[in-house]
Amino acid sequence: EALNPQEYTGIKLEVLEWGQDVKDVIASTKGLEGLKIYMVAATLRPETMYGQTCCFVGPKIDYGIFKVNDKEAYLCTPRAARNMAFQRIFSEDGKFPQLASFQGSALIGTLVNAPLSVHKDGVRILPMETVLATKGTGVVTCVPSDSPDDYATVTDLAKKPEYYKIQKEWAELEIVPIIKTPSYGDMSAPFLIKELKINSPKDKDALAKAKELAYKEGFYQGIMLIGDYKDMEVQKAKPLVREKLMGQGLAFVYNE
Ligand code: A2H
Repeated sequence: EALNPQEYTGIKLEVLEWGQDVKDVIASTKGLEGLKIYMVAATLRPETMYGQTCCFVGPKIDYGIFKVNDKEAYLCTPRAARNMAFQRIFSEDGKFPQLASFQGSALIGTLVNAPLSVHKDGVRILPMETVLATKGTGVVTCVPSDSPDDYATVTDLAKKPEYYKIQKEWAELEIVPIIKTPSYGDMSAPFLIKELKINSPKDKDALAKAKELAYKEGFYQGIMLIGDYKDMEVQKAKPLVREKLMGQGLAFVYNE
């Protein structure tokens, strides 16, 4: 990992309404008064944020709320908070005061604002079994039009809402086209899921293949179908969308 530095965009999804399982804990936690709390998702594809339909946490992973400065706190894994503190993302270098802690499963159903998303009323936090605690922030924003992993997971969640203890409609927000590619049309992830006959988020090898194909085609051949950079090549739009979000205080550079 150390030999392959990865530059992520940290996307700030403000918490609009806490889920049932954490509401009371949050209300009685000292130190949160007056702070805006953001779930922080790590992405390599900020230009896809228009298509967010939910946001994933690993149900068995540990998360915390960490105070960034006098106005904001971030919800992510302790590992990511530590890295951010050393990257001067927090106000005091190297310090990342933890105000609360939860398992990912407790966060399910929380409503967050997804920057740039067509879903302006917010999106829900949902479980994804394959989220790694050792990568990014442990929070993954869901773009099912362009990420095969995300598409496979929302499809599975909508099939078994009782099993996952979620409301079906949380996993069924409309998926809109955001990027057009010559080989896979205007929604590369559902196209590849069908083409490679992937039936479950557990089809690891096929999903890895789909992810690689979607990523290459989307990044090198993709054209934006939505937003301020509509009709622009994805390669050119990516840094522009990132700067736009950073300018609005809704994103930052996060390295690991
Ligand atoms: B990407 P790399 Cl539309 N566990 O964002 C599992 N996956 C994680 C993660 C974690 N802890 N942290 C981030 N990720 C996902 C958007 C996206 C992404 C699209 C298409 C492809 C894609 C929306 N989800 O990634 O292992 C995040 O999903 C495929 C490359 O560091 C992040 O970008 O190379 C990507 O994996 C980081 O992958």
